[in-house]
Amino acid sequence: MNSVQPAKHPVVLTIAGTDPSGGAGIQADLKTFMSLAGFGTSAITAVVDQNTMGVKSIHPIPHEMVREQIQSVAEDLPVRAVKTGMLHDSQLIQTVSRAIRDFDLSQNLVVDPVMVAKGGASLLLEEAQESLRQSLIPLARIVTPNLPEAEVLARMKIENAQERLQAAQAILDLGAQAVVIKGGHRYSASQDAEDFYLDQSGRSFTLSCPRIETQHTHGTGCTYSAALATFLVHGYDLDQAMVSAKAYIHAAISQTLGLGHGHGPTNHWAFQENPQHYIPQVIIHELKH
Ligand code: PXL
Repeated sequence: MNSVQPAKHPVVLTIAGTDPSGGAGIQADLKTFMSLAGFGTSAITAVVDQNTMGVKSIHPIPHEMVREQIQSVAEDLPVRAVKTGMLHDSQLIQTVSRAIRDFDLSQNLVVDPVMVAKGGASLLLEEAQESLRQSLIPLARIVTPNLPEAEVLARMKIENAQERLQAAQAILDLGAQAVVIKGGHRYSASQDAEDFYLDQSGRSFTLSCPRIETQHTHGTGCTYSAALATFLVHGYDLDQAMVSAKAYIHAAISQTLGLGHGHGPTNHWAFQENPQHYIPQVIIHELKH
């Protein structure tokens, strides 16, 4: 039986790979949960030897062991939200999807469809794309692809706003309840970092805030999706959680610590030092199609 949960620190679980240099993966997720008063737990899918200069090697954890980690957390603690990160291969995606269903963990499931690390290393085998589309995406409360990931999930190119809408719809057609296509990478209607949201009810909006020119963006995808899961676990509505998560990542990128010789990590303290400074910088714009 689960003990009574202190509402102040709800339990959130990350299922992802590691980053010994601390900016991405499990390490970034746990720092984000901690900074936002979530009680962080983790199931490690792969040990990744990397730093800010790149990935050197990947050592996958046996699938059964990944399931057992998820089970150990779920049978003992009242998990209120889950985020998935690096899942690496097709069989692992199926194992994780099954565990999420078996342990009833999909209520607040944030799927970050991690494919490529900042330095270009592949974190998801090509053979795994179809499992991601068919097994895990359908369980998601929200999927958080960047533009290249959205192109893979939707099986199409995105070069303008119309194609971005079509791609978002194609991802919802796989069964996710909602999708946000993040604008940090290429196509964006403005100079701002503009994210595009669409859900099964047809509601759609963009979220934008000023783009920051920096190479210190290692782990931004992990950090953003971890923040989103934590705001959800605190009971925020999805749109409120998205505004806060965007403010969190904007703060984390704008106040980087200058660490490392390559793509440095973001700053997981910056948002909480002054949330009222960052939240108003995120502009939400409702769209009618
Ligand atoms: O942000 C994508 C990502 C996910 N998981 C791990 C990573 C990275 C990026 O470097 O290292 C373990």
